[in-house]
Amino acid sequence: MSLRMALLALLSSGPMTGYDVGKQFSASVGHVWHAPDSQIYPEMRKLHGEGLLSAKPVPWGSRGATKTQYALTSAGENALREWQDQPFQYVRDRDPARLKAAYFEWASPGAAARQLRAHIAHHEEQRLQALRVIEELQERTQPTLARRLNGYPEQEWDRIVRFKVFAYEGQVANADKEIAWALRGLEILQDLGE
Ligand code: VNL
Repeated sequence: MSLRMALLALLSSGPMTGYDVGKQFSASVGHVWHAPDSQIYPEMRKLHGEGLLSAKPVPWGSRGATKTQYALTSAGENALREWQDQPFQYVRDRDPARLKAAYFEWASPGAAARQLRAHIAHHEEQRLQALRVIEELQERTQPTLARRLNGYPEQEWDRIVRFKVFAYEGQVANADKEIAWALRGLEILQDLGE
């Protein structure tokens, strides 16, 4: 469900070819809704089939070849607005780290601490990545965002950027929370003399 909304949101920045969808997805909305190309292309075809995207051939190269350019239709725009009217959707917890931590009594010596330290390193990297994206958004040079802003009057640019930055601030907060949790785990291990 959300992959289709991520794709419609991406296409709301302007028309693009299937190839550009793949490229721009991972450099923009894919940071908050990861999806592999193998899911993206079939979903694009479905969205086209349902009339939420239009598709037209555009010239490609000099030998009469074409590629498909996708654009949001007015039905696609309505779908984006309706989606924004719905409450957030939640999934029940399925956290591999929490699951494993709950049974650390089965870990061989050192294994629990090693994984907690790796958890910290992973989330430090995630945190940095989110901060880098925030910087990129604030510079307004990120290609998808730059194109999107181009379609709006300048007085709306701040608002559009602030919502996107807000999403990544959630990622920073999430990384901080995971780091604090893993540090607490290391404390517990130390307490237990491990
Ligand atoms: C956009 C550009 C979205 C860059 C992003 O993340 C991003 C956009 C949600 O304009 O759609 O990092």
